[in-house]
Amino acid sequence: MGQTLTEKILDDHLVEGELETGEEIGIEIDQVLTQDTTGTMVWLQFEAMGLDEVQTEIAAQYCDHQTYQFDFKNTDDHRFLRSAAGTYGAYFSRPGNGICHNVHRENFAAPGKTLLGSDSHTPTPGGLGELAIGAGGIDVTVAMGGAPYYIEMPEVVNVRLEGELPEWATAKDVILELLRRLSVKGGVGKILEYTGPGVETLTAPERMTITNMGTELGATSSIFPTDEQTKDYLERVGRGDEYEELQPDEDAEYDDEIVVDLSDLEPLIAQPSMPDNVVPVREVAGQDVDQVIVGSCTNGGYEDILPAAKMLEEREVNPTTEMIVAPGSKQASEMLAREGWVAEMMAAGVNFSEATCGACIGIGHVPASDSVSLRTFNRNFEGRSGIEDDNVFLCSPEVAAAAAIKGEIVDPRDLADELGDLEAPGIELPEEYTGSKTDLITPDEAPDDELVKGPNIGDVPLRDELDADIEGEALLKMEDNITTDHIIPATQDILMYRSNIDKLSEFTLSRVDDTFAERAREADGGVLVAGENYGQGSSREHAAMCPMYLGIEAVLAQSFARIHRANLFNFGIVPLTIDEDTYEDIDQGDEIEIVDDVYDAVTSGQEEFTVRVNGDEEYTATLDASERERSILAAGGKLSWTKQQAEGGSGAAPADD
Ligand code: MIC
Ligand code: SF4
Repeated sequence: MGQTLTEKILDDHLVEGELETGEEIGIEIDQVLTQDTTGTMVWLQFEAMGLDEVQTEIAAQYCDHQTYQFDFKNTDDHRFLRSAAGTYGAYFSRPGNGICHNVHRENFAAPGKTLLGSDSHTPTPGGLGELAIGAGGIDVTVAMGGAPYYIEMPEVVNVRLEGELPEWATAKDVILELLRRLSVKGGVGKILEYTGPGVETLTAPERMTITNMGTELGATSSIFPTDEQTKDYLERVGRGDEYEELQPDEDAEYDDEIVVDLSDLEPLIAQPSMPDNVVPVREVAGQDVDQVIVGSCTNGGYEDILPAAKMLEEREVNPTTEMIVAPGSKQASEMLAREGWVAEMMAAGVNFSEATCGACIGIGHVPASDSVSLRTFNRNFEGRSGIEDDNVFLCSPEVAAAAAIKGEIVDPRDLADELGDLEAPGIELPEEYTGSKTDLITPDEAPDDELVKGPNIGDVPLRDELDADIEGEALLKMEDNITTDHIIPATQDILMYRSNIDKLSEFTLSRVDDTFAERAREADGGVLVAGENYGQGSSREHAAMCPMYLGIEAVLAQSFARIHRANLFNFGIVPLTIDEDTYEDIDQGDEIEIVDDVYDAVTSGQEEFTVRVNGDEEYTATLDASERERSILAAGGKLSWTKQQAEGGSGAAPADD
């Protein structure tokens, strides 16, 4: 039987297990990436494990999320990260050089490689045929130390693209259409592999908009085959020699198939406050727009900003609207500046930002109260923009620019009819991606060889071995689709404590209930109860680390998002699955007791656990975990487990050169 492209790459990297859906496999990782808000923990854990040198072909440390350095704590984090990259042998991308995914695709992403990154949008280079996966920080640490990465073999879904995008429809509309059809949990446990005649009509950057935002479907990864478009992009970024042709076998078998006819697509928009709340733009046309932002790792490339710039040429941003362009990389800014587009946009009324994540997580350009913001980003979870009750819409750069011109949401096709001289800008790649590499410091050029830690950089918290008894109050009962932004928000006031867990944990779940952290401390532990898809969104392991620090011992949820589930194991919190009836019957404040000896049950492979509520009613909860996950849980988390394994002679000890 033929193989899918995903299977081919996994097969090439397989060190343990078999490629059977649902089976645990161990794969070799060629490249890792990390960024400033997850990276400090990655390196602190690297240090705590006693590892002394990066073992992967490439490790890159980017500084992208908080580059304005509002507080010395941010700057200290950046200084620590530079020192860690230098000490252990990673590339270092200086603050302002750009968003990790953009800089990685420009410099390192290559067909057939595997990439693990401590950021949920790591799958972006799937658009170049790289198998890229987002993970919690400690999983990246361990992979960087040379150990395999373990994952349950996902289902591989064939997303067959037919036809060609009509004018004004874009790659963003392809992924918004998938979100409309499948929802934010439609991709959990799946890798989306794109095939079909529509593939060759999309340039590599367009493909990377799609693979980037596959994360919003909950997918493990998304990948395109490679072809002339891939080769063309790699040549333009000066890495043509890294091209390799990669296609699935003709008789490859997929677990499922979805067909998208590109010719049927039209401009779409995700309404507040979930990326799957998608409708055609024309259905919400006419709403006043206060703010427009073009940027982020989804649509912040040169090829994304150029269409908006062309639409604004010799036009003006509506006086009622503010427009900001935040490029994904400094290279994009430099090129647009040299070509005169930055000046053109400024003249049209655009504010040009440094290359940063910034506004995507509420750092800068926070919308006004009771206002509408249109962004080309990938997430619009409530409050993520920095203000509660925000109204953030997600759309393509073309729809964003049209709104900036009109001052209201408008289908760009209607605006073109109205203006008469507005042409669909289409997609245009530069002849050559020029731009200096000054801000990307190679391991050989590294100015540092020892760690520099500021006063806000604390230790990695550890939990003792798993308890035999788990009992305590259901401290919080939550709905479906709770995001990691609810668990540990990423806004500046909170983000600056990412390296200080004692302080950061004070903000745990504050977006759901601001008394939570205090109640958890007073109760000295307890359990959390949640609906479907608990922990969707980011890879931040802090969303497990902080509840662990507050003494949370178990989460009872109807289902878990993939990365967060792994993070719970990594920090010694038992993730138990409950059915809908059990969920309905448990109330916040109920006394929960796991009747089994939890340590014995976890280590012996027991799947069903008895949960007693208020000393009376009994329910069944399930632990679906591999042997490895069970031993991590029993050890109290991955750091303790890895140390134990290293002492016993296995685990994440660096591989031989
Ligand atoms: C996000 O988009 O939510 C983030 C901020 O990039 C996170 C990483 C983090 O929390 O540091 C992610 O996507 O993993
Ligand atoms: Fe940065 Fe936003 Fe992309 Fe996350 S989603 S990496 S915050 S631009």
